[in-house]
Order: sequence, then C-alpha cells, then structure tokens
Amino acid sequence: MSSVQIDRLMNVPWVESPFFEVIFENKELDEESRQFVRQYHDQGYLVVDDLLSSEECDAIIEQVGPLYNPEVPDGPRSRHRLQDAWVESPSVKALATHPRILSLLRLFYEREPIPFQTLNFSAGTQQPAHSDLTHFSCYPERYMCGAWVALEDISEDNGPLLYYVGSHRLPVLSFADFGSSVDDELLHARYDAFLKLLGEKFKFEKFHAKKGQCLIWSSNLWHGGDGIKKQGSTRHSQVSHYYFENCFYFNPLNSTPPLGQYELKDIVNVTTGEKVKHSFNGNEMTATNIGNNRSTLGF
Ligand SMILES: O=C(O)CCC(=O)C(=O)O
Ligand SMILES: [Fe+2]
Repeated sequence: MSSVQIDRLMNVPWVESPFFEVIFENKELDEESRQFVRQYHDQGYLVVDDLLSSEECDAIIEQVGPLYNPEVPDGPRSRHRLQDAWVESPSVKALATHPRILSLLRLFYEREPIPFQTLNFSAGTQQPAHSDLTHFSCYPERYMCGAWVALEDISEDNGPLLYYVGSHRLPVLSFADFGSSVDDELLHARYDAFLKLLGEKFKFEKFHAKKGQCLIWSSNLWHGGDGIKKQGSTRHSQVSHYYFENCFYFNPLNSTPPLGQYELKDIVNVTTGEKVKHSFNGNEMTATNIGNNRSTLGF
C-alpha cells in the first residue's frame, strides 16, 4: 500500500485544509515559517516587511510612468492603472518573480507558483470589496493569491488597501451564487447586501504600509481600496497575481461550473514567458468549444 501524505490528501492548499491543525503539528518547519503559516491560515494574509528597498520602488515608478495613458479614464491601461507592465518593465517583472515571495508561496501552497498578471496603480483604486476568485478562478479552488506592494508610504489620505480579516474562510462564491446573471439589478442589490453583512461579521483592517512593504492575501480574502481622503494624492503600488501549477484556470464571470462549462483563461507565466497548460491531477485538459468563448473540458 502506498503511503498517504496528509498535507496532499486533497486538492486543497494545506494552509486552508480542514485538517490544518494536525498537518501543522506534524510538519517540520523553522520557527519563522511556523509563524508565517499560522498567520496566513488564521487571518488569510501575511505582511512581509522590507521586501523592496526605496531605490527598487522608485525604479518601478520610473519605469511604468510613461506607460500610463492620461487620455483613458479606466480600463487595463489607463490614467492610473497598468495591467501587465512586466512585459515592458524589468523592475515590475523582478517584483512579480521576487524570490522571497515565491519561496513563501511554495511554503503555503506546496506547488510551483505561477505569476500571471501584474497591476500597477498610481492612485488609490477605491475598488469595492471583492474576493479575487470572482474575477479569476481555478480548479482546484483556492490555488491563487495576490501580493500587494506599497511603492510609497500609504496613509489614510491616499486610499489604503482594505481587507476583512478571516474572510478567506467563506465559501468560494461566484456571481452565479448570488442567483443571478451578471447584469441583473437584483444581483447588484444582493451583492451590496452581502458586503454590508461582511462588514458586520468580519473586522476590517487598512494597510498603512511603509514603502517597500508587501501584503500577500489568500485567494478568498475579501479586500478592496479605501476612499481617497486627500484628492489628487498618488498611491503607487503593484499587485502581482499568482496561480499554481497543475490546475485549470478560468474566468468565473463567463463560466458555469455545475454545468461543466468554462471560459478558460489564456495565461502566461511571468517567470518563463511561456503559455501555461491547463491540467488537473497531472493530466493536461482538452477543451471543446461550445461558443461564446466557453468550452467543455476533458482529458
Ligand atoms: O490596490 C487596490 O486597491 C486593490 C487591488 C485589487 O483588488 C487587486 O488587484 O486584486
Ligand atoms: Fe482584488
């Protein structure tokens, strides 16, 4: 009989396993790793101090500056938002592939991390609270996370990142779980009511980060951008989003998992520059197009 590793028992990251305590007790980890894992499991995030030096932060701000488009109010590459600047900027790429982040993610997920998207912001996003799993999902669930890095000091003035401590333990929800289609008025009413209850159930914190500090959030930690109190202030920051190997990756806004219908996401591994294959339990998936960018999946 082959032996069973309890931390690999199920397709669930071990830090989020229902058997976390017993796995944790039996794992050989140094003291610092134990603290990090405990924090990430309990609270759903980890703050990493001094990830970047002040000069490294400035180099990113300088490299991405000319890529913002002041003519475009919002969208992937607009006035204050830059998606995938890693393509042009070696400093953005170096942050997304930072060895310290990658080694923490290997510790938490025990799979090879795949940085697949970078977002640079020059101002606070004021984004309503959300779980990133409503925007980019994967199966097995929860093999995803974000690393948010302050490129300048963040205060109450410039719209800090805000997150709900412990909310990562909520079930994974898609818009379909609010019982409605994406454009439906009822969906918005339900989502707003959900956010109100979220605020009552979970304590929120604001990340008054020091320049160069990083916060890693687990896939289902609800977070958003707080309001900008001082109009016109900058809030230079970079978020890198990560998936992990041996999963399939999809857009939940155009997928219906109970029906086996998915819009797969074409992702490129920032580390290698290569397209990532969709797989499950070690098998590469095949996708059969059923129209409207959706596919059914098989092996
Ligand atoms: O920077 C922010 O205010 C939030 C960004 C965010 O939610 C994300 O990139 O997933
Ligand atoms: Fe987010």
